[in-house]
Amino acid sequence: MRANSQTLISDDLRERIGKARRVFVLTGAGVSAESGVPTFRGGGDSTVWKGMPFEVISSARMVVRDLALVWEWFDYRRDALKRLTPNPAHVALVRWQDKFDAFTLATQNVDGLHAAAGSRGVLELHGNVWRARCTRCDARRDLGEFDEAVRPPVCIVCGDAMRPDVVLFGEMLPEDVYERAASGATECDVCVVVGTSGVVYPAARLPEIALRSGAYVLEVNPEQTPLSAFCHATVHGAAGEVLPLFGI
Ligand code: BJW
Repeated sequence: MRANSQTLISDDLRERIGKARRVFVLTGAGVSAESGVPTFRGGGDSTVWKGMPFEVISSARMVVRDLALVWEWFDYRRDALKRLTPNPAHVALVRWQDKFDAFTLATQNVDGLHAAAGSRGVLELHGNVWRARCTRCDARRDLGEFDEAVRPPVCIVCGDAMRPDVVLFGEMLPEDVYERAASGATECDVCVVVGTSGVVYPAARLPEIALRSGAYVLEVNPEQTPLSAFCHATVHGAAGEVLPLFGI
């Protein structure tokens, strides 16, 4: 049975967030769950496609071994995403961006739903499925510029094969994006961690950076995570129900 959602957050917590000056938010797959995007891990299981765990397909090794299969996996994911729209959690965070003296939104999600809701300057730590990146010269292009029937798309700068512009296991995060997220975490007075299992590094380090810099760290997640142990508070609820309750 679902508790009355107003009881999910205390007045004290609402006031703490409302009075914050510099806010850093890290989101994960859970923030898009209520839009219908499947999470990667949950209830002890992880996503499997064509009999392969996602850690195998979404890996640097698979780009080298079978780029066509990697395209097929991301085309399948994009096809499902086409029909999905932002949920109340994304919409609440759009309001947050103009409420504080400084606001940084970093996401591990590749679905583009924060930007679709209206968030500006989203730090996409793991890239974006709607873009391609050249395997040779790193040129980036929106996928809309290419014929969907041609895989892999051909780079218009150097003519080599392109790949999805996402960060796979064993690959480096875009350095400038991670640096800006780490700055946001270092400088914030409140850090809110929403809908991530907190097991993928280096993104999972960001709440720790905020904590060590003296911030109040709040987690929003229906489940316990490894981050719960050091967060000042965890609100156990769905992001789309909890975030609007802050009344921002
Ligand atoms: C809700 C909800 C609702 C549900 N509301 N919440 C240090 C220690 C150990 C390992 C490493 C380390 N440093 C690096 C590594 C290796 C690796 C790693 O972290 N491995 C661990 C898993 C063991 N990291 C990397 O490889 C990274 N690169 C790197 O470190 O480069 C340096 C290097 C180079 C060469 C060699 C070695 C190092 C890159 C990581 C890239 C991750 N990419 C993916 C796939 C993207 C493409 C794709 O979409 O397929 O990104 S993996 C996948 O996990 C995806 C996600 O962004 C990421 C995080 O998942 P997230 O968002 O937390 O989702 P879930 O599903 O795990 O959790 C959902 C949560 O939501 C749950 O908690 C639910 O309860 C909750 N929830 N409904 C609120 N309604």
